[in-house]
Amino acid sequence: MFEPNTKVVILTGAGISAESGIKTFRASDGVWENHRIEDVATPLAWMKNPKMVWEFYQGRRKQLLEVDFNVAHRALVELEKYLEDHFLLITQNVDDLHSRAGSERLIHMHGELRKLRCEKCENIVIAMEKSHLTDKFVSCEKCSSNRLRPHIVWFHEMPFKMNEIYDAVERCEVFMAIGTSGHVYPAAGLLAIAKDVGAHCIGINLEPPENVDLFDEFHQGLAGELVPELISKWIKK
Ligand code: BV8
Repeated sequence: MFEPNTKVVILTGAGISAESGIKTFRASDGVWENHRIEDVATPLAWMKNPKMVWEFYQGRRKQLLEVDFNVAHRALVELEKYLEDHFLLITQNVDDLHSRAGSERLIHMHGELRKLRCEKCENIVIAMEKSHLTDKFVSCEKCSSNRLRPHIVWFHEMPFKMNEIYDAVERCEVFMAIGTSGHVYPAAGLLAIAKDVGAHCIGINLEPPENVDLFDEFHQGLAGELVPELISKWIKK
């Protein structure tokens, strides 16, 4: 049971979007269209073979037009409405399903598929019109660059808003990880920080993640079933 002033931080991973039809990294063994994610999602790959990286992301960006948020995304919006500014949702996911479901207190620590960024002038645009989704590179409207990059945190790049994230995790009373394998750092390290500061740590996942021993309670199963059920119990009617 959460009081309305309980400080809650949620970390989501690919598992919360799985029931919306978006592949997780583990399920596909981190392989997309026969690329190993670690080989494509890196600055070096973009430098060496921008066309291959661009087509890889265009395929995933186009998929956003065919999927929708699910009941687990919606349940987190209900929890946010109940807790207001005591709530923060940190997602590793690059899909836009949390915001489409209505989440506002949301940090995309690994970036967003719907956005592109100019490496020359740092301009960031939401680019999901038809003209942005072809195999052709998209030019920057603000400067002469003719090739915007995906606004995605690649391996070996620093995730976004880490100071804000560490601040919130160090002050939280409840830390909940949903649909994540605990494989990728620094995201996977947030649970240990929450544990360290005495937060009550809850895990919800289809299978026990790598850091399962750190949870005070672990619920095994589908996010689409467990998240709405648990959140309706935790919100004091
Ligand atoms: C950094 C965007 C440092 C890309 C992503 C060697 C060299 C360099 C770095 C490293 C290294 N070794 C380790 C590292 C660190 C590295 C890392 O952790 N590598 C891994 C492979 C070991 N991390 C980094 O490089 C990070 N940056 O360290 O910078 C630095 C320091 C100073 C200065 C500069 C830099 C950057 C990491 C971010 C990479 N980008 N995403 C893209 O998506 O295209 S990560 C990507 O993989 C996802 O965003 C996601 O975060 C991650 C996958 O994790 P999950 O979300 O957990 O997904 P997964 O499939 O693994 O698990 C899903 C779970 O759901 C499963 O457990 C499954 O059982 C469950 N599930 C499935 N269905 C359901 C379900 N649960 C419930 N219900 C269901 N229906």
